[in-house]
Amino acid sequence: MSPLIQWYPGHIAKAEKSLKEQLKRVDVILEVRDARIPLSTHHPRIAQWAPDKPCVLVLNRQDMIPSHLREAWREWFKAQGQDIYFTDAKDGKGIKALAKIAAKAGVAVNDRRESRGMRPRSVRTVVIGYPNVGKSALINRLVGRRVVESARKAGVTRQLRWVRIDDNLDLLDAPGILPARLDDQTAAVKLALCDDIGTASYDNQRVAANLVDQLKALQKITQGRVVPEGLLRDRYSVDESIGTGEDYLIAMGEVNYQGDIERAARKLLQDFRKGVLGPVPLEIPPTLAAPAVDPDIEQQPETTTEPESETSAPAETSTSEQPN
Ligand SMILES: Nc1nc2c(ncn2[C@@H]2O[C@H](COP(=O)(O)OP(=O)(O)OP(=O)(O)O)[C@@H](O)[C@H]2O)c(=O)[nH]1
Ligand SMILES: [Mg+2]
Repeated sequence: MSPLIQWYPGHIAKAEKSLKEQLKRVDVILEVRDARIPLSTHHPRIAQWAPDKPCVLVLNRQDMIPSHLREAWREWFKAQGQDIYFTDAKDGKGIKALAKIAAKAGVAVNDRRESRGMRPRSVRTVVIGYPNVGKSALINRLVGRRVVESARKAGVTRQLRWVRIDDNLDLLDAPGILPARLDDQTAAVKLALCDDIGTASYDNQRVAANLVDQLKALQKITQGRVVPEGLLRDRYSVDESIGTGEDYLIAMGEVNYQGDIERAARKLLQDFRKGVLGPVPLEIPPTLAAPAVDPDIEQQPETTTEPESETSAPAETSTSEQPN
């Protein structure tokens, strides 16, 4: 049985507590998710903590997914009743539009103040989300200079910090937060792959092998439109069809690193995280994943499927599977 991936360091527990306190003083929430895994970086509690506050949903790292996927996500979220805003906090794309939206969402605050005879004040906005999704980079972009620390690993921001953008907008940079227990281990592996949780909480080889399996599955589901055919073969001289992700990693180690599987795993993870493999997502809108049904082909009764033997051993649990 695979060990479970869990990560909930002390600074996050503390941050969550003070964040909940600060939320009372905040007018608008900017929830930032990773565009590669917008479902797995959804924090289930944010809406409960501040049910009455307007929340702007940002999918950052837009440069790390194929551009045609943006429209598909927009439509999917729209169908869930939610507008989304794409940004690239590294290159500053989508930032101006976001600042406007945040300010607009806070207008109601000043309308309310004015109606009570109070002077208007700047809109207080918190930037909230999982670790390493680019919250601090987004703030630096909104301010136009580096005011808060931002770096390529989870847990960079350790404390809450207010930053004044201008007379109209104050931003609160918060440490990345995530649920105390990662019940969904499929999501946990994706968090590991995207560098959103501490490196000590998982095994490189297991998650790297899982990455290969996920990329192959996405290749198949989207017929190469989202993850191109031969993506790994062209880079590491090992064909994806060699077998499982684990088989792939072993072969990759043999071909490129004198049998050093750990080195192969690290290389694969690094290439994926740095975008060397190109814009590769790990999640696509569920509507895209639905198998296409050809209306011209009549459905046949399922007579060819072997009944499952009750005594057959269950498949070995991989790190991507849900724990019991
Ligand atoms: N390619 C790309 N990289 C980004 C983007 N946004 C942020 N980054 C990079 O991602 C890394 C993490 O960014 P941070 O701003 O530190 O992330 P954070 O959410 O504040 O992380 P914590 O403080 O640890 O919770 C940095 O190296 C950024 O330069 C983006 O849109 N595209
Ligand atoms: Mg940060």
